[in-house]
Amino acid sequence: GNGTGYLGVTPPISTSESSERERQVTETLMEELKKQGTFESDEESRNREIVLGRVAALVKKFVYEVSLSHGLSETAANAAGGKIFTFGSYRLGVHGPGTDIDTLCVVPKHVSREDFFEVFEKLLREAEGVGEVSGVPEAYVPIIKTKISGIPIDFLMARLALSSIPDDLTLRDDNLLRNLDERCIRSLGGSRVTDEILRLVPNVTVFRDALRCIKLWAQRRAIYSNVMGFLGGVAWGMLVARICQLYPNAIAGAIVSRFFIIMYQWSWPQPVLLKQIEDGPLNVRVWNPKIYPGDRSHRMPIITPAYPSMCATHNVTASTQMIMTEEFKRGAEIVDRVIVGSANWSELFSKHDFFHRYRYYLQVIASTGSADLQIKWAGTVESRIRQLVMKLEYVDTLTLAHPFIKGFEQVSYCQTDEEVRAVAQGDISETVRKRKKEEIEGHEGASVVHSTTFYIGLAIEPKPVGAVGPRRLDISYPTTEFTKLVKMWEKFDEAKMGIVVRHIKSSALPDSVFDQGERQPRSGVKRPN
Ligand code: 3AT
Ligand code: MN
Ligand code: MN
Repeated sequence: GNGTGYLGVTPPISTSESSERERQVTETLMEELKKQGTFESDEESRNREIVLGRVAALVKKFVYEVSLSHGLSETAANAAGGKIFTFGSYRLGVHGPGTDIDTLCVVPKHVSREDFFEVFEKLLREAEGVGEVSGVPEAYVPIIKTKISGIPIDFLMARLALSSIPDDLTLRDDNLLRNLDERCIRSLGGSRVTDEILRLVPNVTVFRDALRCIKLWAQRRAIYSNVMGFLGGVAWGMLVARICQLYPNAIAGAIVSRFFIIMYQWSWPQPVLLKQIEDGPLNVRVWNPKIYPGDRSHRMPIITPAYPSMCATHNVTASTQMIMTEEFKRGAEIVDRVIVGSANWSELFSKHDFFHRYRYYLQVIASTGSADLQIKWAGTVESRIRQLVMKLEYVDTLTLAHPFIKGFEQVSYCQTDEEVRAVAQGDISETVRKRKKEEIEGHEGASVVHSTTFYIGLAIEPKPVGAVGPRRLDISYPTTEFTKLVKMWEKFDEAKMGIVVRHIKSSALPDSVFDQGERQPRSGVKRPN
């Protein structure tokens, strides 16, 4: 602890035990979470443990083999060790069925990153039950993605300045970061943050149950996405952890209830901290709004508890903050009703109404001619969407630019150039949409178009009383600037990649954004797609 008798940067708000009613609603909450399918089966859970056991052995084998190739004796090679640390939702204990296990492989100093992408990747490929293995060594956080016995695994690696990695190693000591490669420091970050969060909550089970609820709620309400300017898994975890610190003896249902009220009333940009920000042995930046103007611009700062502390929410914009605040309020109202018995938990988890909410939407359409290229191009465009949102926030007549958290993918089999152009513009005719791959095979001039469409809902300021004529909405400047910005990507190729931004009325939204039966049938209106 911090010598204060409590966890966190302030004393708790209340140390009372939960009431009988709070116990009842916690029970119904857990039932609802099960019903909603957030827990994996016992069988899947056992399978994960078996897979992790095999992975741990494989990492040791990897270190052993590289050690031998460096001329170490068999004894020394065995003693070189190697250890895995999990992080992400699995480590927090809030993962769902089919989600990945984020795994960090920690190796001694004579094992290099190149070895990881050569020797370890090869060992993986040779191992039983391993699916496709894809390594991305050039990524900001280098990663190998694969599936073992059906379980998706993300592998990161960190090479420590130690000659051996003992089984009882922990990553807590900041001095372990000394003299490491930046990519290793970043890779260690995920694990160090997760471990620290778990250390900083008074009751891990309560934390897990409450976080499972908040994650499901945030996903259903479409506010779970770090890239789009909402919060990602780590940030939601830190918020729930802070509420747990403030009510150390409360149970999950009570934590969830306090969560919504406190987050709705939080005086941003006051940061959410799980402990005091500490300095450390590296010459790196630690979040500090007193020194860095960039840090001062963070609207909802939620700060990671492991050195070097960073803001996990620097992507939040005025719009996404407004949207999340509204959702906190809605959550608080529903939980109040759950507690008095006039609502069920299922109401908290009801689907967002994004595609019913606005009269106008922006479509951002990224397109290419191949699946591989599309992943990269659509990813690049996606990572810039919040720049467009911020530019739209400056448009006088717009009160809100609401980005949707995911893009919609479409593969279109086109027979003519005209069809290709139409698809890239977002006009996918019924004929093209239904056309199968076989129908263009061997067809002269035919081509495949991969497109990903992102949506931004536009809330327009109401017309002033007495004003005449339609309200003008000029968004040509932000959209042109945005298009220029995405085209500045170093791998951009005008001949291979398309980007189109256009605005449409809600009546022109394609059926693909709605669930079956979700859209209100409107008589007399015929939609093109
Ligand atoms: P799931 O249950 O897997 O959906 P999660 O919280 O485990 O939720 P991820 O597996 O996507 O989410 O990510 C786990 C951590 O890995 C979170 C973050 O610290 C890190 N991470 C995720 N994506 C990236 C990325 N693109 N670059 C660097 N770090 C990332
Ligand atoms: Mn994960
Ligand atoms: Mn992952």
